[in-house]
Amino acid sequence: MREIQLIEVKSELGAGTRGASMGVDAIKTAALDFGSRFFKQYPSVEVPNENHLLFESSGSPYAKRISGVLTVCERVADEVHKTFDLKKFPVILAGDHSSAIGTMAGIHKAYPKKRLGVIWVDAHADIHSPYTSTSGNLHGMSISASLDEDNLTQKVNQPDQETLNYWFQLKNVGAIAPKIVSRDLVYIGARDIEPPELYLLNKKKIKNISVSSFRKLGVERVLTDVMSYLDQCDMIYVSFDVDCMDPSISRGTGTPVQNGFTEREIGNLIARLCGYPKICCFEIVEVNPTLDTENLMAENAFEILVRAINALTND
Ligand code: B3U
Ligand code: MN
Ligand code: MN
Repeated sequence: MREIQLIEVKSELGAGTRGASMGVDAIKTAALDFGSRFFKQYPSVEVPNENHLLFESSGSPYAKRISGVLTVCERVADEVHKTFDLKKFPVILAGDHSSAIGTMAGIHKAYPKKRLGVIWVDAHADIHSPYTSTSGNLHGMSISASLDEDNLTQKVNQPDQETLNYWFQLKNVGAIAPKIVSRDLVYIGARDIEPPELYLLNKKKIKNISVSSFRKLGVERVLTDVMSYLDQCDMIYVSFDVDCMDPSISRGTGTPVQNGFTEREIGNLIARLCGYPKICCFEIVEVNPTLDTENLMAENAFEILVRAINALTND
């Protein structure tokens, strides 16, 4: 049976909207409101954050607060690595999605010879680089940092050398790059994709299951499809950005996008995914209670978390 290790990353340096660092505590508040003993049953470790940097200049406009994001990702990588060393299963609750760079680095550090598949459940592709991003927010760059892909033919920015040095270090967290290859990446629900990102998705033929095809196929066929597509991978990591869900459910995330999934669809998908033996790590990101009413997003995230853990520990 898997032994779960919860890892909290209360960082929001990679987001453009403030408040995601409070997402983890909002999920804990939801648990208390439900009268759940979940966080007693599954104790957690917390990765120290660098949110004090929010009060300083954001640095490069093309990769905001990149030095702080690098520090946090190094810590996340170490914690994830340590968790695998202890033969435990990492479940990460994080603020903004840039921390996933650390997650993938940590998995790769622990298992450098294994082929890692990634299921990215998100409204966004997060495949910008400092050369292509219009926001400069690093939560939109997690995948390209892990793929080691700058997408230079689509370049619109010229970042300064210091920024590029940090970007290089970010791609090399855990001392290995790339962490993943595009063939082993699957998006589910990506629908707010900017032109340079779309170019790369098409060029690399990256698989993206849209909300409408998910509905057409149904969860069981999506699962068989995704799992046979990732058949050659030794281990699979599931990263769940709550903005994959529809804003009608809750506005409690920094960049909500119309036409998303229902919480039921996502709960079923995640619970079923977590039942597969190859799943090696699960993550929830981007809950932002400051944008929410009555903590709805955190409540949904908590319910999905419980379903995931039940599936992970039910073998
Ligand atoms: N693609 C946009 C928006 C975005 C990406 N990830 C989130 N938002 N959460 C960007 O800023 O890169
Ligand atoms: Mn994301
Ligand atoms: Mn997103």
